[in-house]
Amino acid sequence: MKDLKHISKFLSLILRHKPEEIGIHMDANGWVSVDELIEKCNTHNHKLTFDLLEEVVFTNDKQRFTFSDDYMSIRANQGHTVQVDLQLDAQQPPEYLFHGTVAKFMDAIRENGLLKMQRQHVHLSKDLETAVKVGSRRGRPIILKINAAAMHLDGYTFYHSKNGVWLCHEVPVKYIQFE
Ligand code: HQG
Repeated sequence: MKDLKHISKFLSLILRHKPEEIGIHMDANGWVSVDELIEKCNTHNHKLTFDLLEEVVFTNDKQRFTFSDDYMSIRANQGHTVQVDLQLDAQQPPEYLFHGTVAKFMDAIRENGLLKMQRQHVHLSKDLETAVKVGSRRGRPIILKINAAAMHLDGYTFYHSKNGVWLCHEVPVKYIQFE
């Protein structure tokens, strides 16, 4: 179990942030070759087999990774800081979405709204519980309720990642409920 978590964290690093860490080629849509991934992880002292990779993909708590239909390639479903085009279709969001953050960012969020910071999107969830978990990574969580349907009506685009995360490019202040 600990091994799987360790592998999942390392895969997040490679598939979302730093493919260059093991010198692997990532295509414009975020895919890397499964064979090359296994080979290069092993040469960089991160033991990996196809069976382990499959176990991580299918048991991962957040379903962070996906194989291509032919299992030749793998990519992260969201969360990238490297520039990739996930080719997600625009979707109509639910009326409200939630974002979990912490007090130290609140002044900036009140001023500028939610920005994607290092990542490619702002991450939102349809349920409060997920937002609490996301915020808790950094301390006592503060939950913001987003008027997603109103944003959508005003022309903002939303995407829904394969693992259920709602994504958008920004959330202007007027759509954020701060209480
Ligand atoms: C904050 C994890 C200052 C924002 C999670 C957040 C999620 C601002 C931080 C996923 C700001 C960015 C993403 C502004 C937003 N000024 N700070 N204008 N606008 N922020 O990690 O949403 O486990 O990039 O509130 O579970 O925390 O990696 O985003 O605190 O789903 O799969 O800037 O990462 O998923 O932090 O987390 P992040 P996030 P994984």
